[in-house]
Amino acid sequence: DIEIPESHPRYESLLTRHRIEVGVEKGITSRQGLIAQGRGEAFDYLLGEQTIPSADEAARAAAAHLLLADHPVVSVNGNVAALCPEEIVELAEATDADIEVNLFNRTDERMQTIVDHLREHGADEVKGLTADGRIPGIDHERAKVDADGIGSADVVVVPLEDGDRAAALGEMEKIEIVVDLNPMSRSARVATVPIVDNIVRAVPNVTGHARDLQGAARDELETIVADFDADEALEAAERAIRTGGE
Ligand code: PTJ
Repeated sequence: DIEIPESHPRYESLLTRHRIEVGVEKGITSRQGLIAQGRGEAFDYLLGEQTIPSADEAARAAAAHLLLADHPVVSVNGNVAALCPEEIVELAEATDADIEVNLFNRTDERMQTIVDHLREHGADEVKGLTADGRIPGIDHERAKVDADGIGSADVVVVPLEDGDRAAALGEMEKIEIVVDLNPMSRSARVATVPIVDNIVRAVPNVTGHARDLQGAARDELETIVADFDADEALEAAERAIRTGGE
């Protein structure tokens, strides 16, 4: 294990990096996941490594969508599983959502390792192994879903998504909540709710909002959803990147 002094100015960032490294060693994260993390870090640095106000609003809208949903599902890949497994389990509990593993670099072994890892972190049932459903319009491994999971979900949380699947899920008329530090990425652009924030901050933030809104009336939740403007959120994030925070 490594020792990072908490006083280090880049403590959080180094800790996150270390989690991804361990994820690769355990066979949870793909080697491409290291590159994806590097890309994310660059944007996070430009955002001031903070949750900007527009990302917090997006997290609240995401929580409202999840509470209104009939069948919400949180999709997990190798980066998410390594970075915030407990936080994913807490989000699923707070919003009564299913958890499903869905991988770009899918192998049976990696699927099983991630399912086991999530269960070790408190998940009850983890979907994704059955893979008896398909997302039409994509030809790679990410098309494989569980028919009773993402296949029949009305709201899906898709963190660190590739643009292809994000677009295809949109075609299926699912409400998509995307977490991506790059406001210009294709997935952020097609999302119903793009949360431009680091996954390690965004997931607990959505959970916090969901707990806060637990007792809210349906029309209050519907107002939060209707008042959220995705284009405005993306513009705010781009502005924040240019100015180093909002
Ligand atoms: O585990 P697998 O096999 O499903 O593979 C997952 C990765 C992430 C390797 C795969 O989906 C991939 O290659 O993704 P991309 O195309 O590199 O896109 C990742 C996006 O997530 C980029 O836009 C990054 O800016 C963003 N990103 C990376 N790390 C974080 C992040 N966004 C939020 N929080 C992060 N920690």
